[in-house]
Amino acid sequence: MSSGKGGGGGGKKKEVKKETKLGMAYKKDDNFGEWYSEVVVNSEMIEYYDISGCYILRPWAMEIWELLKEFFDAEIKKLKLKPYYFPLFVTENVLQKEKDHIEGFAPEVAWVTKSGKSDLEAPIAIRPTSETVMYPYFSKWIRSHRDLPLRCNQWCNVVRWEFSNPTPFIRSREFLWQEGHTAFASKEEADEEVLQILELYRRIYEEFLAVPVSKGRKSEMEKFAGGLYTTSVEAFIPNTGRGVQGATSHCLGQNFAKMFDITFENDKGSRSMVWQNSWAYTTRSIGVMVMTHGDDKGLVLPPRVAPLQVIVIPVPYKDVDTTAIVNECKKTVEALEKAGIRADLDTRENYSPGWKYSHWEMKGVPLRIEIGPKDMANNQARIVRRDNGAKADIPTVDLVQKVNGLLDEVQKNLFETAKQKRDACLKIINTWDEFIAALNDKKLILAPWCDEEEVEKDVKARTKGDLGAAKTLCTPFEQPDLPEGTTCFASGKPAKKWSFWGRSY
Ligand code: 87F
Repeated sequence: MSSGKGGGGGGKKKEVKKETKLGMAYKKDDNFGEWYSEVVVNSEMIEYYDISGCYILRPWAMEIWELLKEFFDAEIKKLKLKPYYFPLFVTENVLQKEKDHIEGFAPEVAWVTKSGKSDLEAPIAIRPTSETVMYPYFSKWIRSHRDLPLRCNQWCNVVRWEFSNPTPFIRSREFLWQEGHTAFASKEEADEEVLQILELYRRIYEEFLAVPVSKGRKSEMEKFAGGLYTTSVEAFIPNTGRGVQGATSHCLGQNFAKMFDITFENDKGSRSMVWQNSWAYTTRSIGVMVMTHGDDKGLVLPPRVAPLQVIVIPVPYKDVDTTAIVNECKKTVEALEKAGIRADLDTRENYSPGWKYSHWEMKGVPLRIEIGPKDMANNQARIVRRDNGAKADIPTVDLVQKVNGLLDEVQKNLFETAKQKRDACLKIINTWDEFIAALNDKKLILAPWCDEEEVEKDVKARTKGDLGAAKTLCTPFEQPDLPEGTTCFASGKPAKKWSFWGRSY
């Protein structure tokens, strides 16, 4: 396999660490990059692989992905989406069909050129996205208005051979996503769906991953060039002062319908072009969650996406009967599981309770239950929260109810804390000097803007540097007042809207 830019390399090599002792070598506030790598590896979500930008997703990551998938699949089913699977490969001819669409992306496309030792007749691309794979068949399947809407979704992997600094989940050369592709008879139906899907993306971030996001519209420069307009949910990482696009929902208009001849016989008997959307969220969402909630002890998982919500740990004491303690732990796990709580116990004999506490803290399990002889004697158990370390001794009879309540509280607390931290970074500015000061101060900038492409280009050029240039993240749907006479922070022309600006991932 080679790539448009000449194959191989890119990114620095990560040393493979042996799992010797527990604990984190880096602190989130001191060295965020190393801290992040350490969290995803030590929590057993990620294993580094010998191809730069490719990572092994271990069960601790895949189970989170499955929980998100379960929610999203159920929701899009309500919107009448159907599951499909299209091939991984695409011919050069088909890939190039929509020239404008592929142009800027061409260097990232990976190609298969050989089978065994012999060259293929023609190179075959690995899908970076599936518009050109799917739309020839949309053209075939859509004949009359009765074939509309066509709503297709696939869960799959895609490959984009990026050259900028790879980061597990956040920027990898192969990643998992769902891609939704739909076709409608009218623009109104397409517009409505764009927002329905965007709302589901907001819920994934806010209600499941406990990460606050802003819904908004991308600038002309940042939108998907092949489409009509792009909406997104945008998150923000306070430690690095960077915005991160969480998911996108595009209205493609009729551009692809034109290129791929996707038309239908309308009710007047003549042919019309369809209106199309496409939308996706990816495994990047897991990385945003890790960055948002993780701390110096490792991963912190919101209960709704935690593969394990409660870990029960027996705390044996000298000659006290260990079997009785382990049995009590088992009974506790059974009671929790019966109530629909994801729980397990750690009975490994070659590790001390203290080691287990650190281990499960590193993995971010929301609640730990400790049961020792004293707890047995008092018919109680000790519960410890991962998010704030709070401890409480709870009577055994109340345990399940208490755990349910605590899981809700942890979920809520993680979101509220993350929102407070994000909001503390929000800076409303009016002038160029204020903009630069806020940028250097790692703020999430909300600025009045004239909405001209030339001005965004100019801002990019004027802020170019080692850390990357500033750009628009989105124009939030929720707009503050824009008093008459407000001027653009960058051009001095009349401002048309408030937009989020910043460096981004
Ligand atoms: C990289 C290589 C080739 C992004 C690429 O956002 C093509 C592309 O088309 C490419 N990187 N894109 C844009 C993808 C647009 C759109 N596709 C369906 C989405 C949502 C899901």
